[in-house]
Amino acid sequence: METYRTIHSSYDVEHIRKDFPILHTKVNNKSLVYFDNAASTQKPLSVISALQEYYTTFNANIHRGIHTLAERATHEFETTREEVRKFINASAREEIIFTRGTTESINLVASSWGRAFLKPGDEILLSAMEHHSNMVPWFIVARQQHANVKIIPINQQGEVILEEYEKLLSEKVKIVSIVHASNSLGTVNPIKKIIERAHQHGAVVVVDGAQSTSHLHIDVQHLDADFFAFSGHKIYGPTGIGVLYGKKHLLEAMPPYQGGGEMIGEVTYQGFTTNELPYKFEAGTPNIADAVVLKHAIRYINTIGKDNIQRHENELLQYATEKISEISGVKIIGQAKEKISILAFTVEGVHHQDIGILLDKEGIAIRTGHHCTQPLMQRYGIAGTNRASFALYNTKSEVDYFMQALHKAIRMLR
Ligand code: C6P
Repeated sequence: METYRTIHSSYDVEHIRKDFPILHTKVNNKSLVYFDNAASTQKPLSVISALQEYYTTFNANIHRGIHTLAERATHEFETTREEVRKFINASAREEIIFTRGTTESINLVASSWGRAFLKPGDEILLSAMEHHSNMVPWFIVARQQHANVKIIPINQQGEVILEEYEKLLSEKVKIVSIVHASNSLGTVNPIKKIIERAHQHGAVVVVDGAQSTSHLHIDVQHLDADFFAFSGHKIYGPTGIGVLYGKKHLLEAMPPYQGGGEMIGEVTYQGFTTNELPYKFEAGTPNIADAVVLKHAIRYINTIGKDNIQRHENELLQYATEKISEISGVKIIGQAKEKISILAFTVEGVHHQDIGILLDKEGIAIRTGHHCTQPLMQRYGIAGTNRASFALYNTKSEVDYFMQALHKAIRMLR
């Protein structure tokens, strides 16, 4: 048993693993080693059983009915909103909007804020390490508004070059949309500093928190982020639910993203008025079940503690980085000083997909390919990488097993 002593509590990874039934399944007759956490994390029993509880005891539509089930469902839905607010330290519940995930959250801002406020010749700054979800929505709105997208370059380690960022900042820049932690490199960006500098030029900042939220403390007020997006399924919660945080005055100034039920104040044959925040941006029946359940994922993370999670994951990352560096021909892609637990690498002369297939035969799940960051792969002159990403339930012995399997795969493929 691996136990990590910390000041406040002990980190008993074997105990934690018992909370995740899927970790005890076999894949290809081997014990599952799940290292694809950056794509989606596994779910603890508390989340799984909360979903069952919802559908078996209080499934109903919300904000509409006055019957007991509707009131319970509404209460549970709104309780999650409050727990999300605390989780990221937003100042008001009106600033928490439920979406399908990070992708929809960013599309909401790009579409609503972008179409309302971007003018021809305005500039949108993105970094060279953005996920397609934080590029394509901006390309779409840039085309519509005749605005220009500019890219903040990164160095070979995978860090934003702050001097280049400074050079790009001007009064033309209206939006800086940037990832907090990169899914392909693991880099943690100096987001507070980036926001501070953008604000000095009057730009609004959108933070893609898809990868950071399960690993790092998130305090949107401390960061002074204007918008912050994340997905439930990457923080041990369900798929199909995510969050957009937005500062109240910005959300108030934005037109609705979609029209339909819930987002209206009043509708006549002539038109409509909008509902108050956050409902203005929650058209139609939302994903009630998964929103209700999301708070159980947050509670799970809080029970273990972000400091403990970070410490554990950093140990795994360091250990795996050392071990993999011993293998000849392996090149780590993403060597920033500050990283979340993502280890991406290429192997000389071996295609990443072949490695992924052989590891899968050993029960090991990693992700291979461009990780929805094609421009970043072009920046490095590669087609893709192998990516192992660690979560709170992974162990050093899994890393050892992974290294053995990787050695074996490389021997077979060379
Ligand atoms: N990255 C990965 O394997 P959604 O799909 O909306 O939950 O998240 C999109 C997204 C946005 N930004 C970043 C930084 C991300 O990592 C992701 C999702 C997954 O890396 C799937 S491509």
